[in-house]
Amino acid sequence: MADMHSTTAAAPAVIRRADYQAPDWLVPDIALDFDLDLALTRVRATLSVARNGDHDRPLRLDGDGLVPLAVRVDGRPLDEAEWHLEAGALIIALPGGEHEVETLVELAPESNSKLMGLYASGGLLCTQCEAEGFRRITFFPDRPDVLSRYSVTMAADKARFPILLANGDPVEQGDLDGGRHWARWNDPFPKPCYLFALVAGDLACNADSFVTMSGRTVQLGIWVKQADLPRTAHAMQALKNSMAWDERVYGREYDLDVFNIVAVADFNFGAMENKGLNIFNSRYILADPETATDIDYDGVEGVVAHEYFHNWSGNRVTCRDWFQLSLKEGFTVFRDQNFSADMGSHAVKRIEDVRILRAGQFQEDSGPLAHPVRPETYMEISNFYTATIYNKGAELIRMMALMLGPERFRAGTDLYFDRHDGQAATCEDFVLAMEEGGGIDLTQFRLWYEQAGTPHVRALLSHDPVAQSVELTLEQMVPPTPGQPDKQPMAIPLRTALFDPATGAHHGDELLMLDEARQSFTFAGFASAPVLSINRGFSAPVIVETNRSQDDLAFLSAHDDDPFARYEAMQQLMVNVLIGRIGGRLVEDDAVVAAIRHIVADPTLDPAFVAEAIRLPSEAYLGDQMQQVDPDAIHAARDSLQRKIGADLESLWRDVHAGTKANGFSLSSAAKGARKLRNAALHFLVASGAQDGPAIAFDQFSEADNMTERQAALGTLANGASAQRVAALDIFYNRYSADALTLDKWFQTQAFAFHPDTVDLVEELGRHKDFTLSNPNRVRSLYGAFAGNQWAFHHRSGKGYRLVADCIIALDKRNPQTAARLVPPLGRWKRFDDARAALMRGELQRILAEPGLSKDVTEQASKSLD
Ligand code: B3K
Ligand code: ZN
Repeated sequence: MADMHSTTAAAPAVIRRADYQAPDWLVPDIALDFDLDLALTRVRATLSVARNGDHDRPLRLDGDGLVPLAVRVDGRPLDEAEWHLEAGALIIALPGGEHEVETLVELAPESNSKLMGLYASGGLLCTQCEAEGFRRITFFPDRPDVLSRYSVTMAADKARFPILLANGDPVEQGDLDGGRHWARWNDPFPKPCYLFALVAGDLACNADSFVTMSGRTVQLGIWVKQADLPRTAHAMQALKNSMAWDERVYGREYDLDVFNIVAVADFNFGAMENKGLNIFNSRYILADPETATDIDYDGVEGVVAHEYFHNWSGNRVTCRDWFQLSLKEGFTVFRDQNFSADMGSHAVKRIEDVRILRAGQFQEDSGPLAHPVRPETYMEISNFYTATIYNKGAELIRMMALMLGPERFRAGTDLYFDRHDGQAATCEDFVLAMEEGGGIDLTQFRLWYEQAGTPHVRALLSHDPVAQSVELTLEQMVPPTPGQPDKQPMAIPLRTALFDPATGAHHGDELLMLDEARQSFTFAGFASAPVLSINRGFSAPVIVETNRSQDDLAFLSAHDDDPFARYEAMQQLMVNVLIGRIGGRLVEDDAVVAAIRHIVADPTLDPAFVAEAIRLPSEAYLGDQMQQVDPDAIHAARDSLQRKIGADLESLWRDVHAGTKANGFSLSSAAKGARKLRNAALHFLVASGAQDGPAIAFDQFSEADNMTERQAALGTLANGASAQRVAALDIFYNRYSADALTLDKWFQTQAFAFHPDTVDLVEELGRHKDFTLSNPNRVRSLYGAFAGNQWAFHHRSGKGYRLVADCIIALDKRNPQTAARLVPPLGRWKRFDDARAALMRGELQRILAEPGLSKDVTEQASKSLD
């Protein structure tokens, strides 16, 4: 009984994919009646329930923090002996096969700080139900395979809540006594409860319409606070473009008469695809040149598209259980990536997406929280909205699309949508549809859903001058991950080409399938040794190790006709120099400078691509290449290479910076590309140490007519110690302190800064009067950004760890979901020296010792200690 006095709560229960059972009761129809008010809302739910199969189990309606004030079955009030609560759920034994069950509960939305269920944000009432928030609104079988038709009636004070929105189409509305009014919305499409939504409040509408491919007119509305209306145009255009794109590329048309989007300020993540009523974090709706960067504009476009695309990949075909989450998320990310590529540049979008994958997913896949794209177990499903489910999941779809080619892939998706429309499906259903619709055997490919960990591929090219042939030997290794010590070889599609370095000629672009531990491929007709270009377009989400020399890489950086491979060669060229230096070897860096000069000087290249190609690998990415991460050495090496590139090419940077200055703002690809390159040039120019660097940055900051250039200049200044640094930060604060989304940038820029005092500054900013734990965007802009700043977060004092742990502990009491998202950076202790590892573990232990810790943080922190 040693642990009798232990204060640690029992470990949360583990949910297993293998335990899946079909629901005992179905709910074909539900009527919800809301009497809405910020302080006290009443919810009456009337469920038609139907026994599913031959069993005598009672009806179990999930609930979280709910107290039933009344329960009726078929109109008869039950007394308290006829129901009971079990772990929050309402249990009722029912005699027949079909009944009508009515419950009444009361909620206090304005004290709902978890932002799950019905909550208040800036005077609005709104909902968030995915994954398990509906059980905080009413008693219901809260699982995605119970699909119901919803009728929702809302009543509220008309002056405070003039707008009443819910899923589906509006059917009726009217006035009530006492200055109140009501509205009813019906959604004819059966849906799981995680897609339920309502919004009530004083909102203005950007109204537009879209005519679908079958000629139906859909009313579109983007609902925001009146003052934000001018910032909604980009989102509306993105929505219309998305609707047209899904018709053109997937043959999928929108199905209701209205499509509404609402922006709210307090939101746990990006946005939510509720049927016909998407609810968004305002940062993914609001954009104007004064406050939004080009990255923000692209974020709005991508997230609007993502949520819209869910109408088919997620809503019409939903998930059977939460282990299948990547079925909707991976596929929908793949769809939004391709949409954004079509709207802008395929090359640049692919590079950006791979950068994001490597920064988030590769790190996750190599740490204690690694899990398969289709996990086997979880404690808290909110912790599984991960880069693996989303971004690696998208890569799996991309590999299948590549192996099939466009026509057969489309045949596969047509079959998938048609076969499973109106159903709750599985990842296996998707793969089967690809196999049958596309005519391919994906038996081995399925391992991508099962095995966690990023495969390593070693590619060795050897030339035989006598036979005039080359042999490419490929070996794969999938590293062990938690619970999966041994791995089987995966099916890895590698787009490959060989280049003649003398002529620059290109031999083929073949799709090689590596599906054994080791395989060799021979290519004839090579009098001299060619240069290998492999994993072109990043055809597989793997780490490739090659025996290519710096000369080979320099050649590819100048000549490869695959833009991703060209970018990759540049990255590898720089990584080799930096990793060599960090390891104390002097690796020549002139090739890097020459390659950058060559790329910047090439007038045929898209400036946005150039800006990507000349970007130094991030400190975190360099850390990933090392056995043990040395944050200080990485920072020093990267800083010195940056200075060298800045100084050696100083006049080039001056020319580029001056030559990319625009005359008036435009959102065209050319203008965006020019801004991106201009900011890169400014960055190198300041890094060069040129006397006038800070002054040039300050001028850009002051003169810019857009946030892209203003924030980049601020970020560049924030890294240094110039007088202009303080001035620019003050000006920025005074100009934007009333605008929460833009003030987030002020916090974020300082938390991201490569400045020796960042850790102290973050501590101060945590006490700033504008800092609050109640807004997730603000928390992420300070602590989320800081934890991503490797050099500062891993300050040898351990102060960075303590700051983040303090934030997690404080935030967990109000918003466990957002708190749990800050845990993973502390879990990477195995990758650091003993002193840092001990400090990180100490903070994880301190978090776990906190009484009353949420399931969310408990799961992440305890797994991180293993
Ligand atoms: N499906 C939502 C994510 C919900 C997250 C819940 N913890 C947004 C999206 O991926 O589209
Ligand atoms: Zn999604």
